[in-house]
Amino acid sequence: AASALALTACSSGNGDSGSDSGASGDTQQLTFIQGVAGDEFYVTMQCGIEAEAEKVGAEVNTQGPAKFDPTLQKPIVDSVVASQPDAILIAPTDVSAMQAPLKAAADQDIEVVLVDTTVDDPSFAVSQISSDNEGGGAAAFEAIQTQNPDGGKILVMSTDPGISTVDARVKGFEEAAAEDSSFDYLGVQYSHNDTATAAQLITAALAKDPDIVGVFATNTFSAAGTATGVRQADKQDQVTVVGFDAGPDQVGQLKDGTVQALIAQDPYQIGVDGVTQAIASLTGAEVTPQIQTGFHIITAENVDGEGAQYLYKS
Ligand code: T6T
Repeated sequence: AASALALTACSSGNGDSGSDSGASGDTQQLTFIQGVAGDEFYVTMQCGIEAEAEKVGAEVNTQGPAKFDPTLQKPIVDSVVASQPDAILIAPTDVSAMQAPLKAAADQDIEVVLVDTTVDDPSFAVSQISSDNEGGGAAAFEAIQTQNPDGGKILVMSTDPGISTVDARVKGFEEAAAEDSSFDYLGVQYSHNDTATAAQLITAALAKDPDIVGVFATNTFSAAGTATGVRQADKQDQVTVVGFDAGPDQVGQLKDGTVQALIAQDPYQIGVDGVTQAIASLTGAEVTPQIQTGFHIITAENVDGEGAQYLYKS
């Protein structure tokens, strides 16, 4: 059965009783390896994974590095592989550094399902499930464009290069921005997935270019830090902030007017799909190699209405 802690975080949805089929002695053992522990995106994904695993009678063990960092995630993968679960669901923290460790897992007959992020050559994986990250980046530009019809200076606050999801978001944003010459794109800054660093970087950027009109921040931590920095600089009425993800701090910043839009993913569904694909592969059923779960734009207008279902759990 799922742990009491997990049930506390995963309060909504499902409500299925579970089949309690663990008695067979044949229970599938799944391990979920997060990009980083404590990130509400992965917490919500864990809820989806645990709910679906309970439904199908599988067991889940979840682990995550303290930072979004392949040097911390690789030893976790190595020790999980040594414990020989039936399947690993993982969000790899780097497209190249996690390639060999995950290929090694697949070579040991462990089914590998990539949830959220991917690697350079994912051909060893049975399935990959992610949001429409490029499309979400383009939508972020459109949100800034709508608020600033006369154009102006814009920049991107990301985490680190080499992470498939945030790189795709940057690409989608840049390609959309390149089509509107009234915007002056100042480039991308990397905050290393640290809110304080993102706040410092945006404060410095606003000191250098006080007329910035828009910032796209590519994930929870870069977005929360960007909004904090914009407010500290007292520029919240001038700068449109659009952030990827919908964690509790981000939702607070949306409601207090510092942030104008959030591009929410559906991590719960990514988790559900990840379990479904792992079990399909283990039981010889048909597997879907790639699944895209889209995105949802959350604004002050819909955050308490139809957008509420997409807010992350903590
Ligand atoms: O944006 C998500 C995830 O999709 C990305 O790969 C890493 O950052 C998050 O976990 C949010 O913090």
